[in-house]
Amino acid sequence: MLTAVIARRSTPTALRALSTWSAVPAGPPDPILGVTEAFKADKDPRKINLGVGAYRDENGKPYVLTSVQKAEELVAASKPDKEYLPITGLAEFTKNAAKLAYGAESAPLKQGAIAVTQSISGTGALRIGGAFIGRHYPKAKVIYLPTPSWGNHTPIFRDSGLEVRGYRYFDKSTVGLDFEGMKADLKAAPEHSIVLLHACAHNPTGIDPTHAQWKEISDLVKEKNLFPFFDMAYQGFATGSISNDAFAVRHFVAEGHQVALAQSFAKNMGLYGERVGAFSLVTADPEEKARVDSQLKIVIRPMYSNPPLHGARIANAILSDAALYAEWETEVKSMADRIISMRETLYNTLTHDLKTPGEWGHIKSQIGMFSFTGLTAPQTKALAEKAHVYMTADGRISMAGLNSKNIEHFATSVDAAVRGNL
Ligand code: KET
Repeated sequence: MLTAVIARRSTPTALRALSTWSAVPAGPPDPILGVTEAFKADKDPRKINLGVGAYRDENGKPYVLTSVQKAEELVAASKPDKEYLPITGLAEFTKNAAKLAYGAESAPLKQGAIAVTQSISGTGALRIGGAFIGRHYPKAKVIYLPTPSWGNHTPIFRDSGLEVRGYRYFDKSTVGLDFEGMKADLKAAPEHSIVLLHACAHNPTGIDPTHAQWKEISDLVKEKNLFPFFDMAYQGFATGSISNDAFAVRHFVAEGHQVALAQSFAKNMGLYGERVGAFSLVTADPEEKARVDSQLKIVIRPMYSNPPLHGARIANAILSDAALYAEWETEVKSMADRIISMRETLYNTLTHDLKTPGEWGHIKSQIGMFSFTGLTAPQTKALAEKAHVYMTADGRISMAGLNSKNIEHFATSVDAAVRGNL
């Protein structure tokens, strides 16, 4: 009897049943990073990855900016130590990051009223912001996200303990901004709600409000006492200009809004895996800033203690040296320009050469790293399985993944998918 029990227990199934984690269900792959995994597993030489928003050069290769290479050499030559950074990171870097976003002339910056901390790139900045708001925001902790938004926003804020709701943003029928819907939803939101705004190059739609529309949004946010939280992951990628792309943030601050801001240097400096970012809050004065700083430290210390050194040193070397900064600005512009030229080529190939059914004007008019193509989930699935072309299931493509060598395979595959011929 006992031997029978032991025998049964020692079968692999019985062993599995005894595991502590036997009830953990398998989760779905990440909607964006999972695409890279599927792409890597594909052995076809024609494969194209348009999933993750990471810049690729004309040869489809990851691109290390020349300014970054030079900055890295400067950092290495200074033979820096490997001591821990303070909890809020490299002070010189955070000062320069804030200057980049808010502008050197920003009143709260000059007054010393902006609390800023280094973060584990943009995601970490959003998460610190979520946690800080979760703990200290004195009103209802409800955050409104644009529909649609970057797929990670909902889990970031939900895991931070905030209630996540949506406001209208994208109008399918015009493939443009649903400005009236956006305003109506923000007007209907309870006073003091938090509203997440993409500072520029909205992900995934590639559609930004105009300057005039930003002004209206700022007025509405003021009227309703909403709390604006900007996510700025693509400064420079929208128009090729660092200061143009900061228009919304700078306008809101000039209008007296106390904004929260998440910055990423992943895209504009190509520092993806170095995880360089910053989170900041505009406060009333230096005394309030000091109190906010102290609480940011209390939020961060149990999360990861203090941030990594290397990437912040690189970014800071660029931001603090006039010649390197100028070189970097030119490189940002050239990345943005290559993306714009791919938009032109793709639009021309689909409309003029292939006469692909449908309206493709949005490929040219959308802004930033992505194009929200309008391809359906079954079409994106067929494109991956039959043509080895990978993108997110919502039909978003990272324009930087296209180049003169692969654009024809991409366009003919899209044409076939749209015609149902794949
Ligand atoms: N905000 C937005 C809007 C965003 O698109 C990203 C990244 C981030 C923040 C965070 O990036 P980080 O690397 O933490 O600085 N988006 C691309 C990569 C990803 O999903 O992680 C993407 O959408 O492909």
